[in-house]
Amino acid sequence: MEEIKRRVAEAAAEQVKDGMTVGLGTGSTAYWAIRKLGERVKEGLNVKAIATSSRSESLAVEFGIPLVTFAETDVLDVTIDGADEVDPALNLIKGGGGALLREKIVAAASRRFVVVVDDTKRVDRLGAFPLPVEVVTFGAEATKRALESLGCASRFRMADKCEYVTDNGNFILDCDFGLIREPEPLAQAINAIPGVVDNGLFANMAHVVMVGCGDGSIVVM
Ligand code: ABF
Repeated sequence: MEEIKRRVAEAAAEQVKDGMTVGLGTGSTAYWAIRKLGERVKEGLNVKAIATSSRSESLAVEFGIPLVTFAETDVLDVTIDGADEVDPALNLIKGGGGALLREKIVAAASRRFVVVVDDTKRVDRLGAFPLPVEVVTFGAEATKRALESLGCASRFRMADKCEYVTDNGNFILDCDFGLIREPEPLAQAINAIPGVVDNGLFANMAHVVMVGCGDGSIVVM
């Protein structure tokens, strides 16, 4: 499986051109794209990057990829990131890695949002993977109840014995809505709840999804 992730992520990283500003995703598939970009920087590729998490930021430093901030660059040429689920319309569930908020900000600021996945992530309909929702810590129990009134069962993501805290100092509720018929309206209803920061539905955001397959092929959706 790791070889499949590596192959598809490196194929995406190979498409990055000199002088680009690149969004660096989070997760084990995005790891291989960051690593490949680092190799290309050592060979002379001139890129700048914005990371979507503290984890991807430390990888960029480790692999020698120069980092910039949104104060220094207004738009990114391309973001390469993973996903937990992809449906036939390229809608995504993301956030399994806890970085959905920064991932969505970076993806939204990118001319091209390239998603790299192995073929286990392809689904006919989103929802088998619980939808991560980032919520502020104040009143999180009230926010949880309001979310559940939309028709889900939810639980706080835990890290050891305490609630998991995101890079932004918030909690994550993993919400089981069952199979999601209409991702975009659900995403809007979730984000209308006071206390919700954002959710892991990336509807109509991906420009291309590259799927690594077990036979060594790469399917481009
Ligand atoms: C990140 O990559 C998250 O949004 C998503 O949960 C994760 C997928 O991780 P992996 O590539 O390790 O399956 O973008």
